[in-house]
Amino acid sequence: MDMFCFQCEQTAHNSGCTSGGVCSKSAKCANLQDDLISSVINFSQNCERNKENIKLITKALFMTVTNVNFCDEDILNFTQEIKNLSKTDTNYDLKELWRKDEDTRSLKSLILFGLKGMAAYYYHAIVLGYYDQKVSDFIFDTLKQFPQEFKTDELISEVLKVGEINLKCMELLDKANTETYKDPIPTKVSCTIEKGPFIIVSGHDLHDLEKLLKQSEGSGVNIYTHGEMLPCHSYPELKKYSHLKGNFGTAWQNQQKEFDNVPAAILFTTNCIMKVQNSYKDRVFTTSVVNYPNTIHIKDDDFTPVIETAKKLGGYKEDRKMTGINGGNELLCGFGRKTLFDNANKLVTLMKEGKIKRIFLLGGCDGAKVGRNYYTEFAKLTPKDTLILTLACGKYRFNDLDLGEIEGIPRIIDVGQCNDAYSAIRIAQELAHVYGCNVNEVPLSFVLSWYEQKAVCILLTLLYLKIENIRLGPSLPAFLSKNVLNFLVEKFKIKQITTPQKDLQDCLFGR
Ligand code: SF4
Ligand code: SF3
Repeated sequence: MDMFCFQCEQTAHNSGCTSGGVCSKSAKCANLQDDLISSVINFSQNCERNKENIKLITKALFMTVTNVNFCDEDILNFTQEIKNLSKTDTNYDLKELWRKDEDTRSLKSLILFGLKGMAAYYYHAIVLGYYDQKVSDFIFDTLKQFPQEFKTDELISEVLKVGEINLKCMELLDKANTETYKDPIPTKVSCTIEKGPFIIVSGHDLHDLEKLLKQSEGSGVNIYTHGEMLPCHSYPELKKYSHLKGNFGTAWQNQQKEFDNVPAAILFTTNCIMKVQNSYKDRVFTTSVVNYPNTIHIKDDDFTPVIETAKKLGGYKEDRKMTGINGGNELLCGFGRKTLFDNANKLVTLMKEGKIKRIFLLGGCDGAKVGRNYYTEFAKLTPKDTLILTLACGKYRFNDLDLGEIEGIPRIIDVGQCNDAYSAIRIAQELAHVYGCNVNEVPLSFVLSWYEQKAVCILLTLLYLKIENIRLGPSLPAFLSKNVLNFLVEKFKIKQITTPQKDLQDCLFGR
């Protein structure tokens, strides 16, 4: 076995990548990422608990999230930087975990992968200047204790603790985003690419987009979002830039096809970057945690090379009308926490009057597997008196569909990025509050797709909140051992998706 990695949904044979990743990560890179994680575990044994060190640690964890950093040199240098700062004799090696009994391996993996997802969200908050002592301490503590032996029930409570602290972390990021860029407002986003030079920005980082918007203002270069950047159009402090024009393409797994020969510069701020194809590798730029060999990595937040490349490429000669995967040309986004709260009473009234029979939280991380058409089919099949709350990149399966409205409320409500699961959770809690019942009694069904480690921490948050009957697909995580899976099924009634028809009927009858 050259490597071992089973952290994402596309892992080989749904058991583990052992000789190179399905994601295109080489065995060497996978081992370097394990070393990087080992180095932060060792560093956490007795490092000073300050802002600088938590930033280093969250960055390291983020770099090892699926489809973030494929650059051996970058990972090696960062590992060395952390080792140089380390003042400990502990020499823990993450590879020990892969050799443990399957239940320990499963539970500790849940903790580690959840922590990686949470670190990604924390990093976004940190770059905007927001820290939370409880979140920092939890990360320091969890890494410090990682090498120790624990009983199964101790590990299970730690798993749920990851969910609890992740809720805090998403709350912090929500605060960071809304205080910096103001509360999102519902916004229609065009899929038409205007003629002239343009840059496509992918990933999740609002701060990087803001810096690029400032630096490109007045340059004649337009900016288009891609994938998880779509919700940026709804933040007033980003929306105000008139050269932030629209959205390009769909979810991450289609990038190799969609970026083929596109006359634009492409900037990745976070995951999900895929193996960069020859047809567009000369125009791909990465920044911050993302890195891919033989592409240009932006230094010191100076986006000049991206802007200059866009100018050279020149863009399309005429406006080009593009569409989502179902043929729609416009996407509606920006239903953040505030808008949803303002409408909570109206929603509950419509629900009590029987005009809205059920709300589906349909979304999550997307991926390449054929079975993921389930989510499109599910959305198309939902009855006219139901709503779909959606978030993350999974929404591109259906967010260009026109499913109509119910008394002025669009039937597809886009809450935002994956971290905006926080808004969805808050609205679920608010509905329960107005109804006077608990969340599991609200006519609300969770039908989620997962792919990488941010989905793991969100799932743990939902479990921490005791949300039952979550339907998860397309497949269940390979890192869940039989016993751990049985525990989750018994305690939380977690289910794997089956067919859209069957699951929809079961949801409508509250099963
Ligand atoms: Fe395999 Fe996923 Fe790990 Fe890549 S991130 S090596 S695809 S399990
Ligand atoms: Fe998507 Fe990669 Fe996770 Fe933020 S962009 S949801 S998969």
